Amino acid sequence: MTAIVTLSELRARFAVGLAELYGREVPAYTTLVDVSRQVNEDHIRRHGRQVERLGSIDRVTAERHGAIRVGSPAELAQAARLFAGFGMKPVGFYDLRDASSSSVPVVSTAFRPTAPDELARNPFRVFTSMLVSDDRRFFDEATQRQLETFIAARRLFGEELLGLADRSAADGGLSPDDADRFLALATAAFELSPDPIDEAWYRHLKRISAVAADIGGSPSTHINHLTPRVLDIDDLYARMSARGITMIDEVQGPPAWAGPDVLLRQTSFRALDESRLFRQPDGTVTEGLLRVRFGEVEQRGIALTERGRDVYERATAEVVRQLYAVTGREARGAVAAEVWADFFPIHEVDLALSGLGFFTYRAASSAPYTGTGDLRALLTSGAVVAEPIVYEDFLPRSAAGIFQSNLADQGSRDHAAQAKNYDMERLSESIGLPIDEPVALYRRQQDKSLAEVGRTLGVTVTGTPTGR
Ligand code: OOG
Ligand code: NI
Repeated sequence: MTAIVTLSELRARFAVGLAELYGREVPAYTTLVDVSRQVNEDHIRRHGRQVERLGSIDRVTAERHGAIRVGSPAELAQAARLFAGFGMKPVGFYDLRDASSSSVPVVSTAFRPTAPDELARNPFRVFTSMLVSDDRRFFDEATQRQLETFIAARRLFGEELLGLADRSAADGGLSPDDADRFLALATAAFELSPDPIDEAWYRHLKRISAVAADIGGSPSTHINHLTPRVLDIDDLYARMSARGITMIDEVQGPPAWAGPDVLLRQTSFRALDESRLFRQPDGTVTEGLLRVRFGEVEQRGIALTERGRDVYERATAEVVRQLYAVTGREARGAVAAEVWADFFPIHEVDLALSGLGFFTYRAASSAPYTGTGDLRALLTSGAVVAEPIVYEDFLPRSAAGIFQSNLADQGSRDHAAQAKNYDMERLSESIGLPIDEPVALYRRQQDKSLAEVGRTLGVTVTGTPTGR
């Protein structure tokens, strides 16, 4: 039997293949990756290997998320088949339609590995947005029909590609030759197409929403951005700015502060104009410039429980309230850090004991433990060690902010029209697969580790906050 190329190997190679493609198409991406690597190396040099608590340096160096946008439930279902061939499953539901003041008519999920060991091997994830063409606030009936016809007529992923993906998912990998073919086809599906864009149609959609034009205005899809992970996003921001690259005004998500990092911090810069071909109403083809893609970078922190998320929302609202009249990057950062200290514990262990963050727990030794199983006592005596679970998902407000800050114009929407109801269940029906709840995955991992601690030490662990 030929050696099989496993799902995690395929996934790692897919991320590399897309990076090569994207680096050719958007040269600023290569600069971003170079600077990210320097930031990470310097960070480890300064702080030592304990920073690897949130992911080994090998994992973080290879870590990327991509973003793609599709036009219909049928296209989303095909994307799901493709990603399943890389061991990536849909996790989370994000409704960006109301999360942004610009016109962003999409709902999204993220395809990623879900098992902790698969994440450790390669955590490649793709934020995948689907156009909601039947939302009347954005599209009138004629535009909806035209969009649906246009999208139904195109084919983003070919039969051979989807067939290989199905086989890979079923067998847990592919033979080396099939793997090469699968990767070549999968990567090519996200290449910027040289086919001309219908100028009138594109402009019509762009008046409504630049995102809609990007999704429904051209006959193919493409990778919108590819995001490296850094261990210190403020350092990255400063270094990119020093190179003359204009970043968006702020880092989205939690502020920099003295305590533990939670969830996700992201920032981005607008990519350059790219040359594209446009077909005019008289049939002639002209060259024009489009600016839809950008560079993004992120720093990941500890996953929060429902209660932790609630505190996060309140802290964020308070930051927004207090920043209302504060100008200047440094002053704003100082205010945000101060607010954060009012809401979150400064010590990581308190994030665990107060039930705000998710952790895995392990016994420091296998000697039977004679004390009580109280978690606080177990941790303070050193019998049990807590390790943070890294946040593997996205934040709707940051995602909307990233969409928005990179749009040149607001688009238009009819606020009086009826919104189309969309929730996780409906999206899951579109995909034809269950969508995992991020929090349920983190909780399962935490609970499993606690049960293991109990077995190893021969105690029943008590005093674990539910975090609900
Ligand atoms: C996706 C924007 C969301 C993130 O990192 O939050 C995203 C898009 O622009 O298609 O990628
Ligand atoms: Ni992104």
